[in-house]
Amino acid sequence: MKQKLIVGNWKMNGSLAANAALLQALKQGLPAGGKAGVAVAAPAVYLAQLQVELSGSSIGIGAQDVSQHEQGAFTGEVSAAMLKEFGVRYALVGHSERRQYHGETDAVVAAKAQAALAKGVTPIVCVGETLQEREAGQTEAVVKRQLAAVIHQVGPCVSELVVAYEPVWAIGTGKTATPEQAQAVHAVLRAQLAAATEHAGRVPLLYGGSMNAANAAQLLAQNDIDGGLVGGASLKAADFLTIVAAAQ
Ligand code: G2H
Repeated sequence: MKQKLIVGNWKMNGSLAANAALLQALKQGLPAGGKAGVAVAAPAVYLAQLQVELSGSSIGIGAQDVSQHEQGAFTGEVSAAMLKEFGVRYALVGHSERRQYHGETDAVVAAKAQAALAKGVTPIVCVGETLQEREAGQTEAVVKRQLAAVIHQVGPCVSELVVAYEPVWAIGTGKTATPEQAQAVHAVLRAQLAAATEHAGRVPLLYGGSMNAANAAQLLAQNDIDGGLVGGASLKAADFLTIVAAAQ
């Protein structure tokens, strides 16, 4: 079976003390020789802490965003090269909260994915439709448009992406897409990737949106669901470890 990948997205949560306790619990609780890949995406100011706390651990470090620019007069931005210096393996790009609250367009998201790849940071490209778009029958068109922008930008590097399908209506709402709803969209994304690369099968397709300890196993059992991007449930060690266990 293909290795699954579980990524915690802490969003704007945490403190030095809370992070240390959570990371300690994760390190202790992860099964030795576990098959699933595990990473946590922390606020940028805590990446240095993660680099120290996770040194020698198999848990990968993720950032929640990355600048599309290499360097220069971009106040508040963090470049991919800077992330790399702190041992960051993954960067979320185009999370719906960035698209919604920070006006990130498909073009910006694509440029961020490219900037991350250029420095050896794996972008986790987030796509997903709003409730209004789903109800209007536009789900497929929306996610394909969002992913197409990135595929077009990164060209032959498409096989190095991670893609996360996160229906906006399921994010932090407690409403999870059913395994069938999620699988249907994942199959669309897989086909789109397959049209761009012969290695589409090895691109991890994660599901995100109220994934939790109770629903993870069923979601992860779907053919094209290769892992999870977990928000709220990644803040509780026991829940996150249960999700990781469901991915083994
Ligand atoms: C979707 C997800 C993680 P949650 O944003 O990215 O969050 O699991 O809280 O819905």
